[in-house]
Amino acid sequence: MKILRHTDADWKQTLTNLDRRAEASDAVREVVSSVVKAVRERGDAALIEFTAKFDGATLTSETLRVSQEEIDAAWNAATPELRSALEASHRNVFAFSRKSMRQDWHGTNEQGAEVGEVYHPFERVGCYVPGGTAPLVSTAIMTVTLAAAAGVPEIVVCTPCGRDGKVNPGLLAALKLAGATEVYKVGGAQAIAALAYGTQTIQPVAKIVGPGNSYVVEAKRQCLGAVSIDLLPGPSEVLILADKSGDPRFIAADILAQAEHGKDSQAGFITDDVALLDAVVAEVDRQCQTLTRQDQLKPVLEKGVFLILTSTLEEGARLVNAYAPEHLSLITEREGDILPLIRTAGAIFLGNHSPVAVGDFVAGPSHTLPTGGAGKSFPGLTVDMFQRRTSIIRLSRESCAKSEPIVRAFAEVEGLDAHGRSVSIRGE
Ligand code: HSO
Ligand code: ZN
Repeated sequence: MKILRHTDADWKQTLTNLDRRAEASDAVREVVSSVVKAVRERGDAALIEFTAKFDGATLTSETLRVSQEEIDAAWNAATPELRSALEASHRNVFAFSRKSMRQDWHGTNEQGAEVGEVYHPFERVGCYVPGGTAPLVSTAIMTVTLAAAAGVPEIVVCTPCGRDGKVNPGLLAALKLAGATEVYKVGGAQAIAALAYGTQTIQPVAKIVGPGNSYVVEAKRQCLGAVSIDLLPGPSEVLILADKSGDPRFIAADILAQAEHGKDSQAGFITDDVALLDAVVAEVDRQCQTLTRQDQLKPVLEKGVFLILTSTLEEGARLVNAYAPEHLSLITEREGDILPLIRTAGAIFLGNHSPVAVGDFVAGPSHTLPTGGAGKSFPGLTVDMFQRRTSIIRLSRESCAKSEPIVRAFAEVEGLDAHGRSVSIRGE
């Protein structure tokens, strides 16, 4: 764990380092572009090849899709405990999504024209659900449920399979509950390319959402244009900002929960209280020994966990905004002063009793959130990202006449007399 203090000689550099930009390396970019090209050119054959190479599974065009029987069987085989947890999570996420939907609206402008917006769900979307060291069952709920709540009729899911060519049954059960209509055993950049451009077996979608590793994220970036995307969510991260009211046991537990995601995940803790800083360091060491995922925890604790002592909580809030964390946990007696200062966090968890893991699994907002500093330019996944917006304009003879002088002035300055005529002719 790195410990950085505002009294350090290189404090300025610490501040600069926190201001991140999520960008793919040249190597990742090149691999992804060759994968996308192969899928565009060779369709299913390329998917089958890459699945053999990266996931070690042998598939055919016929077995790329998970059958409905397998999905139903996974739901039937789920334990009552799993089923009721999935259902509880699904109810919260669905209810949150319905509340957050955009509504059609109609009004009039200054010239009396009727103007408004109407929303329709996308016809067909793709949700990517990562595999890896932990099957992200919750990600099925946190993406597919939003599409279903928006009324999307065709919800396609791509997720990598194991070496046995099977998808985790818990994940299949969650996908069924959330409302996935097609599930394919394809992961990585090749899945994104298939969703964007289509293959013999997978019909293309209009929009791709969901988190993934750096290859998946880069593929979403490269396919943007052929499809729209939600955001570019990468390795998970948490930042905790606390004053002396923070409980070191809870803070350490949240740091470790984050660290067990492994790989490039990060966990930061910022405080203005030196006693709390020391207590958190001790707690992380103590609690870490009791956890199972040591292979994931160890490298993150070495490279991805940092603790920062600031002179004030306000300075801490500035660091939070520079870092733009996926999750911010804010624990302070001065919430009224500090919360309004935070502008870039994907999701904010308030107080000692709001563990990030509850947001990961059940709270209601999607856990698909911007990472790597992308929170400065992207919000997290929301239901309205599945609603396509169209504007509506209707003029009466009177409002058309009132608009005419304004149109004429624009038409003149842009040198487009047919534009002017198309309006003036209606008043003749
Ligand atoms: N923390 C991850 C979500 C997740 N955690 C899924 C466990 N399972 C990104 O927000
Ligand atoms: Zn998590």
